[in-house]
Amino acid sequence: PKPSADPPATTVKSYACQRRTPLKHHNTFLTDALEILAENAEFNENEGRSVAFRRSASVLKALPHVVRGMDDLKNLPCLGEHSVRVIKEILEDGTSSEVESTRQSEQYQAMKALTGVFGVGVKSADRWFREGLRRPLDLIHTGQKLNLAQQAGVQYYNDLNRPVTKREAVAISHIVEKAVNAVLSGAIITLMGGFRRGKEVGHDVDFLITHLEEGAEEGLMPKVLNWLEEQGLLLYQKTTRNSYLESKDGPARPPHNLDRFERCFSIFKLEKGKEGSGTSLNTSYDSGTTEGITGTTEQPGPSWRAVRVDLVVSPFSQFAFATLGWTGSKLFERELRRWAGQEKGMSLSSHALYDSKQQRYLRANSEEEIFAHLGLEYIPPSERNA
Ligand code: 8DG
Ligand code: MN
Ligand code: MN
Repeated sequence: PKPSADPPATTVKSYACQRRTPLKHHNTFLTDALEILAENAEFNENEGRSVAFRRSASVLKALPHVVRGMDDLKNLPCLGEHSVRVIKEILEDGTSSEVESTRQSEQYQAMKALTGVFGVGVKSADRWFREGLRRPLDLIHTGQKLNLAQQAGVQYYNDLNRPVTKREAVAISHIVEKAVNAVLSGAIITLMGGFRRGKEVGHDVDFLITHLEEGAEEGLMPKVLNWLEEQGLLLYQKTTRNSYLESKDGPARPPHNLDRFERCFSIFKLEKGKEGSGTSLNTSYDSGTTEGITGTTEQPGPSWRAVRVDLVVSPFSQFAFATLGWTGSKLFERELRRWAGQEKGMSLSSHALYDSKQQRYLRANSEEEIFAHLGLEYIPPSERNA
């Protein structure tokens, strides 16, 4: 039922993909608090609660003004009872007791520290927490069995928890361009993730690689990694097929070219100052799903640092979907898929858009076309910071 009264001063649409969310907004004092509770809910594997807090925070990020009182919350969507209680407390007392006690809690702090290790998820961190472990170094001291990702995570812990600057992202871009061009000419390399949305710093650097000639991108990832490894620029890498959003969200993936779309989670060795010439490690690399650490005895020093890099290769026919899927933010992506499913009877992934009613895949050559298929106003990357 629609109210017939005057429209509210600020209208905010209920899906994050229907609104513009700039990077810098007016309510950090509230959204930081709500996001602590969201994070804590994730640590307790309560996804529903976590998403509810994230949605509340995201609504406040989209407001063109500071929230000064409860009146400012009138007509806003997505604000659950719990979020409203927290906001009220902060507006009245300056802080929320629940947020502060969460921040101080041993569990929150330990989970934050342990999941802050690359390769460590909530499940492992929680098991270790219940065994009495608190800090990343406890993993070493107590002789925990770590997989290769986690070993690299501990080894480069300090570097990987230091924000990557835009400058460093650009330096990494040059390296990736050089690597890709060395093994395939004419490839297109695009910076994705937070940096595409205009962030000044990130926790990693994300790249999407494609080629105008469909099929030319096949087999590219192993070649690129091989080149990087020969140059001594890789500290860790793991390649997998991309199956992230697809498993949950039904058929939004054309059945053909299943094997082409590849991604790689890696750690680069970035020379400080100028790009290093690199030393040859002569490590062989086989295609397929592989994982390995090179240069395991090396420690970051004054001359270089470790940087997390995500590489994704996409056939050109899926490039628009991959671009949309890897730009983020995570909540924006989640909301796009929810909108597609709940409001449009469609299924969106980073490969394709499937229309259940028409029982066919909808083609798109640009992000604009995907928004149009979804009946959404186009939101540029800099306004997807939901
Ligand atoms: P940050 O690194 O600056 O902290 O922020 P970010 O760039 O927004 O976060 P991110 O963790 O690097 O993720 C960037 C985008 O990539 C995000 O929108 C979600 C998407 N993404 C993953 N993993 C996967 C995956 O496995 N498949 C697909 N299709 N997308 C993914 O993070
Ligand atoms: Mn990123
Ligand atoms: Mn990433």
